[in-house]
Amino acid sequence: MKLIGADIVLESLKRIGVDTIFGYPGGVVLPLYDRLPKHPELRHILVRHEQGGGHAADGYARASGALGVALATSGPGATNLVTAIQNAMMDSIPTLFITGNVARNLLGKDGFQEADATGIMMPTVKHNYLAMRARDLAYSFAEAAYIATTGRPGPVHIDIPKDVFLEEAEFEWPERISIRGYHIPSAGDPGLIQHAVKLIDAAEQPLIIAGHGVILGDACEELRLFAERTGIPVLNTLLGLGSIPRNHILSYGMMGMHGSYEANMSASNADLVIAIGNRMDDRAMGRFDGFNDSAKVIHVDIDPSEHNKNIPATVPIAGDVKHVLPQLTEAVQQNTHAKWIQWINKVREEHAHSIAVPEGPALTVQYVVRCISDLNDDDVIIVTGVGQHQMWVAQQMCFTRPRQLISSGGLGTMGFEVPVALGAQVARPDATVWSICGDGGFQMTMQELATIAEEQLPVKMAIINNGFLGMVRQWQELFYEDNYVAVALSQPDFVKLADAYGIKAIRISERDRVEGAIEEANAHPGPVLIDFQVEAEGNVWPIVPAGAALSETVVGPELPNEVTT
Ligand SMILES: Cc1ncc(C[n+]2csc(CCOP(=O)(O)OP(=O)(O)O)c2C)c(N)n1
Repeated sequence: MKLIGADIVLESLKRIGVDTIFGYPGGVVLPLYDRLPKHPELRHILVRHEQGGGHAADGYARASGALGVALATSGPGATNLVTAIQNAMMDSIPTLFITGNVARNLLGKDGFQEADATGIMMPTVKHNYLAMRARDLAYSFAEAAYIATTGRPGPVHIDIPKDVFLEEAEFEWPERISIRGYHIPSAGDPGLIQHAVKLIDAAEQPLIIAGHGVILGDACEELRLFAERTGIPVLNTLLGLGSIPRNHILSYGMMGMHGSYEANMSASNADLVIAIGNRMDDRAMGRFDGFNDSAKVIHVDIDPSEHNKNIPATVPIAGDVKHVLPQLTEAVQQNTHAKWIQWINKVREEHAHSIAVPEGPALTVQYVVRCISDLNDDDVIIVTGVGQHQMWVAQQMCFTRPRQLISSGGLGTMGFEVPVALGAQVARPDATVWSICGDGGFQMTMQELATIAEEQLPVKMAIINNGFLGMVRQWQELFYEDNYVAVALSQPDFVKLADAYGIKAIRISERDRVEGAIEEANAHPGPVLIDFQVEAEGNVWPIVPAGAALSETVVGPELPNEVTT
């Protein structure tokens, strides 16, 4: 069957299983838009900025596990996608980014709206293509989807010159994809598994660090079974939250820069660390050379390039967590580690104050996010921005299932909160989606309120309005002697702003009105924005100052003198 390139692209998307495209048109992609009405199975959502479209695709993928797709025009359309692509790259999100480019005879001529999108994207993607012939399109799309969704997932980019959309070619959908050198590890090497089992059986103070890979690899049940058989406590990285229910007896929550004191102390005192599906990044592990150097380390990851990158592994296992965890569970001895767990529980009790929701009349962020957690059921999806509110969400909310928390972990992208919530709601129309927004981050991508209103997506947005770029202000207070520079934030009237978009809005400045407002938002069938006017200068504790080790976690306002950035 002969088709023009535009139809090949759209037909290919359907074959891949795509149902939604978050896009923004422009000259070179007009041939594609021209054919879109002929493919009604594909829902196109017109975002208000390409970054928003890229993040929405990311949110769609995180909420559903399916491939998220964003489309943009050449030049500025393509460059506006870069933040969203790098964000998806750092958090391993299966996404497909399609851009148009100038016609083939104009490539390299610096014509209107030409950018070397392939060159710009190359270091930010798992793989990319410049599609120079219509007859290559179907295979490229099939291969792109395969690469984005298999092994360690990630973003793939396809750049298509305008005239390729118009060129005719035979549409041939490949039966199978085979890529030389693209090897996806599955089960772990039996010798390494045996070695790991010996270490696990011999350990007296073992610890599991479960990361995002457990969720991406659909291995949460396998994690629970392994933890329960071995009696090993589980810590999470930020993006690993939800891989084990937070109310499970072996769950000890988040470790790292704003992890709990007991999490960071147990990581510092463990004699065996079993890292599963995480990158051992600095925000979670603290200063690498200060990390517990007496512990043995088993590191399970589907991407062997993560092994020995940050923390040396005694046993690096390249494999799919879904296969490796049962291999370990079948071979290890049953245990309870009662003494070790007692020790951790005691540390937790003694430092409970450091992470408790503050009492008193002030409207604190901790109180707001705890209420949102308590007043929603397990099906809620929580999206965050980046900053103080993000860390309080991680500390205070009870995540009970995978894909419940959606946050920008690796890149730490402010502006993530609104468009990602939009994408998550499109993927999960039945779920209640709450976006916990910083007043700074919200203002970076708030143009997507128009998309939310137009599509009548019932997203609930809680603006945590402290009048500051809170996390930066906290650092200036703690590490730069209260020298507040460029952190006080003037804002529009958020209630009037929402009203202008036709979105229901509520303003809350008293603690005793928080619950009622959340219930009102939950009951409202459409989108809602709540402007929570919280205390201005709360600080997130505990903290591991930049450059410090986890063992140097500081629980409260008295910072040791030698701490600097
Ligand atoms: C795009 C982007 N620019 C700058 C930063 C640096 N940064 C990290 S947190 C933060 C402040 C965030 O303020 P807000 O969104 O109001 O959240 P809060 O910390 O007050 O909860 C800034 C500026 C960032 N993470 N992302």
